[in-house]
Amino acid sequence: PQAIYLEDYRPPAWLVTHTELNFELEEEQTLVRARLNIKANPEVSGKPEPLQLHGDDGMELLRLSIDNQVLEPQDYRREAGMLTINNVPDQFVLECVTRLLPHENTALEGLYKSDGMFCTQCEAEGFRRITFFPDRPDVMSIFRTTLTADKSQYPVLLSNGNPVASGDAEEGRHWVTWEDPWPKPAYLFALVAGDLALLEDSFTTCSGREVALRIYAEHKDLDKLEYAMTSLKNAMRWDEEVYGREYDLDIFMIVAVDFFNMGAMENKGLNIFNTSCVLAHPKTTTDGGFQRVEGVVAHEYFHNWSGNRVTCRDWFQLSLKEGFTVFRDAEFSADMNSRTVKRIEDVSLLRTAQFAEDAGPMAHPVRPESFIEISNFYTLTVYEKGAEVVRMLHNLLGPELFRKGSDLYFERHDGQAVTTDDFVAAMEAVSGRDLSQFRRWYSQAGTPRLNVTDRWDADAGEYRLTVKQSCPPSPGQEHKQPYHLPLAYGLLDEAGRELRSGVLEVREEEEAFVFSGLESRPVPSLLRAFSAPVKLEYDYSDEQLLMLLRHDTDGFNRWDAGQRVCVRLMQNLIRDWQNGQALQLPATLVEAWKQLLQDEALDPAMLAQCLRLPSEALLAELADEVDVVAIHEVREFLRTSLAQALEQQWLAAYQRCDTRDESYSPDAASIGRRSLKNLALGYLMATGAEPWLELARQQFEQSDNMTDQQAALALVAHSRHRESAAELLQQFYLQWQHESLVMNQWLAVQASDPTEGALERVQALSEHPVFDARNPNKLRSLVGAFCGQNPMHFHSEDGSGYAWLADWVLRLDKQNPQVAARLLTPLTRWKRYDKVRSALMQKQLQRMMDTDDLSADVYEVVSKSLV
Ligand code: B3K
Ligand code: ZN
Repeated sequence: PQAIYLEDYRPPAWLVTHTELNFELEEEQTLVRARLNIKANPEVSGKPEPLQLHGDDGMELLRLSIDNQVLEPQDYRREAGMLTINNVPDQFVLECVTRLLPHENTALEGLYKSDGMFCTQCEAEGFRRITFFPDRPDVMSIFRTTLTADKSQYPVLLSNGNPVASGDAEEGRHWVTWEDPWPKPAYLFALVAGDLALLEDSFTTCSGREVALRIYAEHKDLDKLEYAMTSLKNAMRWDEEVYGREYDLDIFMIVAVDFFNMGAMENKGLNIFNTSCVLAHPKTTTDGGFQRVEGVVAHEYFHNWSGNRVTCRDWFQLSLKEGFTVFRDAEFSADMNSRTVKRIEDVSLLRTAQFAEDAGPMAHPVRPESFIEISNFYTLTVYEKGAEVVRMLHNLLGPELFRKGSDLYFERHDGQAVTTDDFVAAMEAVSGRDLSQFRRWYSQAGTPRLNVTDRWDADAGEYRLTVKQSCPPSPGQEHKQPYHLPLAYGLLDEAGRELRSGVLEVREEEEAFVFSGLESRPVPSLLRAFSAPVKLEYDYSDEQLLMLLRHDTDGFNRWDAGQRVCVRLMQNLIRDWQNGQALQLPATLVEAWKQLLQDEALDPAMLAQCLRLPSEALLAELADEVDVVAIHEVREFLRTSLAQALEQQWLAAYQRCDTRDESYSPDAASIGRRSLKNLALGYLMATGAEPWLELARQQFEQSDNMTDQQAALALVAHSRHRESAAELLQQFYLQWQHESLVMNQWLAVQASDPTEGALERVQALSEHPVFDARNPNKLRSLVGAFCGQNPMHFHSEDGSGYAWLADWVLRLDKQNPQVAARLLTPLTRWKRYDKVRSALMQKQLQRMMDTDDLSADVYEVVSKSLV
C-alpha cells in the first residue's frame, strides 16, 4: 500500500455536473446504471488529461459507453482502483453498468445489507464500490437517483433530496426517483431500501418553510424514536439561533441501521445512523445513551452546513468539517444540559485517549500530511483536538467576532470544497488579526506542555506569571515551533475571592505576564474551562488545590483542582506500592471529600464528577512507564478506603438522590442526581459490606430505567460476590435478550469485569448466540471493551490478551478492515509498557506484519506502530 501526500494535491481535471443513478435491487445482486455528465475542469489548463475514475478492483463492470459509443476492454484500463480512458472529448456523457453483491459486503462500505435492509456508507471512499466516479470531495455533482425493488419486501425506498416520481413495475416491484438539488460530493450520496417503521413530525424554519422530519427504524424499534426527534428539532432551532443556519430541503430523514462501522453519517437529507446513536427509551437506554443520541443527532444535522453546503477540498482537510462540527455539537449539548459537566466529560476524553494518541506511533496533526488509508484518520485528533482548535479561535476572538467569522466562512464558501486555511482566513478577515502562528495547531502534532511559575513582589504589589511552552517530538516532526494559544485565568486570594480574571495570549517559548496593584500573593486558577488543549504544569500546594476545589468561580477548574489532588496522591501511592510499602489514605483528602459530600448546596452532577477518582486510563497516560497492576491496585485501595471512611456520607448521598418516586426524565438535573446516586452506590459496594449488595440487588430489580438497572448490574457483576454476579447477569439476559442494544451492554459489562478469569469469559461469550462477529457494535462491546476497559486482563503478563486481540484482528481483516484496524489500537501503545509486556505486544504486531495480504487499513496501523 502507498501513502498519499497533502502536498501532492491537484485540482480535478474532470468535473461531473450531473449524476443519474439507477439501482435495480435484488436478493442476489444489484445492478447500478450510472449516467455521468462529465466536462473538463475549466480551471485546469494545459493539455487534456486522460479521464480517471475511481472504482474498486473487485467491482464488476458490465458495460461502459461514452456518448452512446460502447467501449471495448482495449479502450480503457483498470488497475490499482482506477479506471483510465484516454482521448475523451471536452464534454461527454459516460454511462456504465456495474453489478454489486450487497449481501456479501461484510466491510459495510458502499452498498450493503443490514438486517434485511439495503443501505450505503460512502464516506470517505465507499462510492467507488458502487460505480466508477471521481470519488473525491472536490468533485460536486447534482444527483438524481431511481431505486427499484420488490414492493412487499422493500416498501420504503429512500435517497437524497426530494422524491419526484414513483410507480409500480413488473413482478411486484416498484420504483421511486429522488432528486437532490444541491451539488454534493459522492461521499454524501445515500440510499436505503427496506420495510421500515416511521416516526413523522415537522419543523417550521425561521423563514417559515415547513420541513417534514422522518425517522425510520425497524418496526420493533418504533417506540424508541421520540427522543431523537426532539433532539433533531432542538438542533434545528439552535443552529438557526446560534449560527443563523436554516435547513435547505423539504425533507430531513434519519434511518437507524444495526450494522454500521461508525456512529452515524450525514448524507445530504438522509442521515444513516447506527441504532446505538438514535434509538432511546428509558427502559433500554442509559442516561449516557440518551445524551449520545442528542449529541450525535445534532452533530449530523449540523453537518448540513459545516460539511455538506461547505465541504472539504480533500481528506487531509477532514477536520474542517469534523473539528468544527464537534465544537458545534459540544456547544449545543452544553446549552441543552450542564455546560460544566459537558466540558468535564469532553476534556476527560481528550486527556486520556487523545493525548495518548498524540503521544503514540499514529500521532498526526489535526490536518495530516499523509495517509495510506483515510479511514484510519477518523481519529480523536481530527475530531476532538480539531474541535479544541476551533474552540481556541472562539476563545481568542470572543463570541461575536467568532460568529461573524463563521457567517463569512459560510457565505464565502457556500457550494465549495475548501481547506482549514480558508476557515482560519475567514476568522482573520473579520477580526483583522494575524493568525499565521495559530495555524501551527493544524500542522504540528503532539500535546504542548505549558510550564507556569510565578513570583510575588510584596513591595511592589506585583505578581508575575512566567509561561514556558514546549511540545514533544512526534513521528516525522522532531522540532516544534511555539503555539499561539489563549490561557484563561483567574487570580484568587487565600480566602477564595476572585481578584482578577481574563485571557492571556501566549505566543513565545517563554513569556512573562505581570499583574500589579495586588495586596497579597494570589493563587492562580489557570487554563480555565480548559481554554487550550495542553498539559499545564504549575506547582500547586495541596492547600491551594483544595481551596480552588471549594471556591474557584470556574466550575471546570474546581473539578480539575480536585483531580490534581487525587492524581498526585495516586502517583505517590503507585510509587509506594512499587516499593512494597503499605498504602495510606491521607486524612486531608477524607476531610475535603466529607465537606463536599455534606454541602447540600452543591449540584449533584458536579459533585458526582468531583468525587469520581481519575480513571486507570488517565493514570496510564500520565505515567512514564505504565504499571497496569500498580495503577489498578492503588485505585482500588483508594476507592475502598474512601468508601469505608465516608460510608455514612455515601449512604446519605444515595438517599438524597434516590429518584425512585419520580418518573424517568433525561434532563440534566435528573441525570445529575442519578449519577451521584450510582456513584454513591459504587462506593457503598466498595466497602464490601453485605447490606449494600442487597441495596444494589434491590435497585437492579426495582428500577424502572436502564441507567439505574445497568449501574447496579455492573457493580454487582464486577464485585467479589460471584454468585450474585452470575444471577443478575442471567436475569438481565433473560429480561433483555431480544433487545440488541441492551445485549451490547450485557457483553460490555462482562468484558470489562476485572475479576479473575476474564479472558475465559470473553472467549466463551464470543460463542454466545447474542454475539455476532459481523456486527461492529457487538465487536466493540466484546473485543473492544475487553482490550480497552479491562487493562488488568488485556495486559496479562502471559500475553494471552494480546494474542486474543491479534487473532481477532487477523480474522476481521478479511471481513471488515476498518473495524479490524480500529480494534488494534491498544496494541500500538507497546512502547509505554514494561519490557515483558512490550515485547509480547510487539510480537503480536510482528505476527500481523508477517501476514500476507493485509488490508491497507491494518497494514498502515501495524507498520507505523512497529517503527
Ligand atoms: N462523517 C461521518 C464519518 C464517516 C466515517 C467513515 N469511515 C460521521 C461524522 O463524523 O459525522
Ligand atoms: Zn462528523
